[in-house]
Amino acid sequence: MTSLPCALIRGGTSRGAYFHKADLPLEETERDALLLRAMGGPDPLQIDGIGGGHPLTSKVAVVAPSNETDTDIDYLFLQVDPTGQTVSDAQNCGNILAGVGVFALSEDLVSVEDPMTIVRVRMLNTGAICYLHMPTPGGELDLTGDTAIDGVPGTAAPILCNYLDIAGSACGALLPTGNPVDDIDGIRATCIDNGMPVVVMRADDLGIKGSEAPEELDANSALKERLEAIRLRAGPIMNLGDVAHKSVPKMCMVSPPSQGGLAMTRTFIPHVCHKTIGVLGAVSAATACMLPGTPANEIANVPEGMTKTVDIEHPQGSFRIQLTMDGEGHIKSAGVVRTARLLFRGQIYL
Ligand code: NQM
Repeated sequence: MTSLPCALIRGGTSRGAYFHKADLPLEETERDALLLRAMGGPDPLQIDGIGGGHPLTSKVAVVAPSNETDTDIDYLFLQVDPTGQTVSDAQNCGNILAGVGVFALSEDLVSVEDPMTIVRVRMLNTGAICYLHMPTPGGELDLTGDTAIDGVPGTAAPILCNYLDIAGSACGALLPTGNPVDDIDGIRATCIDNGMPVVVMRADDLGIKGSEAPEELDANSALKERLEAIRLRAGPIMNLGDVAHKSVPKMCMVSPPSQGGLAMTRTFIPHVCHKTIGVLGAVSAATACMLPGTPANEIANVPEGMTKTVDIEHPQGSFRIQLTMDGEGHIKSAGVVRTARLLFRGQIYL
């Protein structure tokens, strides 16, 4: 039987299989076939693999020591479509990224410090860099703690993720169309990329309240068709080309905050409604809320100051983000807190 080393890790509100790059085939078609087999597709339940039957639990991290001097680890994120046959590298994932620090430390890919180890990660999907502040008291990785994140039961140690210069990560510019608002299919939309390509629209412009449960929105086929039509038109103008088989851009609908946050969100990723919101998806949506002239800015509750700590509301609570601006009002860095859990390490049989 063929097998290879693998770890299953919850990173933030996602769960994924983590592999050493050196253990996977170099050739991409071969690698993707192996990953589809490991995760169990194509099958909505992923019954013949370790995927969880949802885009949030059908994720892969390919990890290797970095050859660059400014980073320790290279991380390639791959989204495995549970129902289809595709493995996409078109996006980053900031949740699975939190688990990359866990994998790097538990596989001895970086040297550990006391009481905290900074793991500098290059996200190969876009070239952006993130510093992960990993809890290593006494020189040991310790993931226990009292930090709760909405969307995950219980508590764990906080992992501070500090993203540097993520604007235009995949689209080449923060506002790839050059405008804070475009009319796409009769809907006012902000095409934005502050770490994740996202189309941000007002929920009421799409005829929904914006506070519906994800299951209700998943059952709204008229809304889903409308969103997909907008998405397919947004792809080329966001410099993403034909996005029919890509997991970006994400489609985020914002409405006024209900718990004192920046704004309420519902996000399709892109064909299923997120149970919460992605990390970089939230950073992009928050950025759209802050920019004058965007539809999101009309309803957002934007704080003053160069460092803005904001809560993006989502179906299971909220997500805190700290955005630091430079003197010209551009966003310099984004910080988020995630937690992670090492679920198992072992061999996956193919
Ligand atoms: O936006 C879901 C997630 C993500 C991606 C998605 C993510 C991010 O919740 O950085 O984390 O948007 O596909 O893991």
